[in-house]
Amino acid sequence: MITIERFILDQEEKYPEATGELSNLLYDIALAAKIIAAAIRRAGLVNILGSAGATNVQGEEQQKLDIFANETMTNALNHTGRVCVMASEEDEQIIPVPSQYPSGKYAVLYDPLDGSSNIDVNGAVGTIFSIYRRVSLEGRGSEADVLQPGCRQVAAGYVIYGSSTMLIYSTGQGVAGFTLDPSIGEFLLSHPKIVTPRVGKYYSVNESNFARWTKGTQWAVRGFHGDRPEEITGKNSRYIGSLVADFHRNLLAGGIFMYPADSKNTRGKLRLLYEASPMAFIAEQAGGSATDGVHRILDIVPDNLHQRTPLVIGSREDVGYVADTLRRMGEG
Ligand code: P6P
Repeated sequence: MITIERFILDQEEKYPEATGELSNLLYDIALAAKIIAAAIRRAGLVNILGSAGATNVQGEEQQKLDIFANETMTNALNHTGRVCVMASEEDEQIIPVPSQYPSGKYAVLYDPLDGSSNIDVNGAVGTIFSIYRRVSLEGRGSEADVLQPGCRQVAAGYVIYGSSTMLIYSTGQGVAGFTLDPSIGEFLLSHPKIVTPRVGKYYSVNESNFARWTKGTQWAVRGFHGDRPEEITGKNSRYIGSLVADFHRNLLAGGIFMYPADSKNTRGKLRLLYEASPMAFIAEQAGGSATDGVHRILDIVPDNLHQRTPLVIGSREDVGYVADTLRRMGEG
């Protein structure tokens, strides 16, 4: 029985220069995940379900659990002295460390509760996190510390609150998965090294947007339908409408998730900093890949906190097929 704490310590021992701060930061996130998981499991019973009446910076109706999860992540991190600044999908501006607490060397970004529209129907939801070393030389952290390309992440991961609660993360040395044992309140190592199949069983995309896609995107998805077996073998369609759940299934079983740009969402719907970059880090660490259709997600230099990007992510050969198709159709 290897707890996440023990696993993180074992990993840290491989790096003599490690100070233990990143390890402790990962514990902080694991604690926040346990608190959020407990609230989600009780949500239907303590009337925490349903809209809080507010809308977030994305213009999306905020569920009460969104607000709870956002506050839980922020409060788990802001006093530790390990963080210089935070940023959340739910907050318009960066989240400074309160002046009474010391500033640290990491910037942490998070989508505290992704897929929250699934909460009221008991669908799987998740928390996504992304960790960078600060680039500002002194002071309390700045926007520059969070507007970094995904290739500079030192760690990233997600928690999926599904039939079980799992925490998946990478510090750049492969991907490990932990399953929460609620009877002891510990995340236990259940997936020591996750490697995603090169070719996937599933494709995941919201087909109701088909008419708004480019011709290249339509052509690629028709390939996944099985229309052109000479190019690519058809796949099963699976789409839950919760990125963490769709991504996690495809990561383990092999598959491709797409949220392309379309005539309504001309830069796609998903957020680069809080969704695409951390998931791309995990995908690549597991042997997969992630693009905006053509270009590597981790190479994109962000220019604003809430910028969106098209996302094609998962099994390497499937992601490559989409990029080849778009280039062939003059879209890359
Ligand atoms: P659509 C959830 O709101 C989310 O941000 C992702 O978790 C999910 O993949 C996507 O949006 C679903 O969007 O337009 O298909 O409902």
